[in-house]
Amino acid sequence: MKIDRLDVRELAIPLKFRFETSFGVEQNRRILLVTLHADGEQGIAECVAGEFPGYAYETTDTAWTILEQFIAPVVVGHDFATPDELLHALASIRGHDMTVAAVEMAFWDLQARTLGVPLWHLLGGRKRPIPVGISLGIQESVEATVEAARAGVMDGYERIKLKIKPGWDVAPVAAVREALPDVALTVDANSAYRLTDAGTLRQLDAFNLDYIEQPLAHDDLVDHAELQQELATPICLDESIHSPSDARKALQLGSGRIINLKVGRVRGFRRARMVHDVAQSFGAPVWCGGMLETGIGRAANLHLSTLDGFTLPGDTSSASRYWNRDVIHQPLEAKDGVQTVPEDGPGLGVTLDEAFVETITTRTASHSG
Ligand code: OSB
Ligand code: MG
Repeated sequence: MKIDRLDVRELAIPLKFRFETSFGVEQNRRILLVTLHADGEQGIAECVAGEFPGYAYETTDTAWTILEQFIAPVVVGHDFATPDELLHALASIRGHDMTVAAVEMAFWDLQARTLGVPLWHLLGGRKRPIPVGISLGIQESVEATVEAARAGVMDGYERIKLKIKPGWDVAPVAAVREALPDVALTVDANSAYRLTDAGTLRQLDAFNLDYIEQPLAHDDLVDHAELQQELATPICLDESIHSPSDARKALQLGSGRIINLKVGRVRGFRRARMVHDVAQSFGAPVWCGGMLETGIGRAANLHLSTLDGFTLPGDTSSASRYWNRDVIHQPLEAKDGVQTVPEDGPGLGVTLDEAFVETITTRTASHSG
């Protein structure tokens, strides 16, 4: 497929809640959407980089620059038969995986639409209901945390993930576990601890957590392996895994037993599938993480979650939890803790609400050959 045009638009869209993690607060999101055009068809994807470089070094602005300066010139006017060929053309760009992923994902959508098949089919998944849970940011009090967790369970979610950080860990986890003895409960530290905090983290073993997500440094595998030896609770890696070889090394070292797979973090669907396959070869479960996506990124996550290795509930909860109004026409709403893979047409199976998107667009760029 010869790419005729690459469009980028930046949206400003406020989250319904203040999302606090160990690395900062998100409320007003600035999100890039990337569209590829070829032969009268288009493919679209969301770049999951955030405004602040707290989770990853990429930001909305670095993504904009990398797209404009280094990706558009390589992609526009060129012919690619497969996502592999596209990735190969972009191979000299080190890192910036979320930015490359947005283009790679748009290419998959474009291909699926051109072939007239749903994206899950092209990815090699199996259409099935997708179990999802919720990720609760750090709340103002232990009581507020218990209330938010209870509300999640009332809404039908069967897995609740709590964000933790030093000084905000054992107390909220103990309170939620006491209030909800049977819910699948997990915690996510977003790299806030050091190996010397093993004592605190070991206290969490008492609460029957499904996993502790990314307790140690974002670029570490070795200390995680040592920590895992000291914990009964499985470690789930998020920030540390950027590639199939990271996954192989982590599972070989015993740095964790579960992977939170985010398509943006691993450079797109092709690599996400490879990470998934590596995890499967170790018998390690994966689940689909979230990056506070709009309907475009949320739909992509649901399609990816149809691969067989996604055996734990993902973070792809209802769009209405995040937004007063989503950017797509189709409501992506979980019922009884389960999401349906959108299939209103080929590809992502969703359509952009162009009129609404227009009102929240803050800048656009169009690159054509
Ligand atoms: O660590 O999983 C994370 C959001 C932004 C950045 C990192 C993370 C998260 C979440 C939210 O946990 C998941 C979601 O609800 O989209
Ligand atoms: Mg995480």
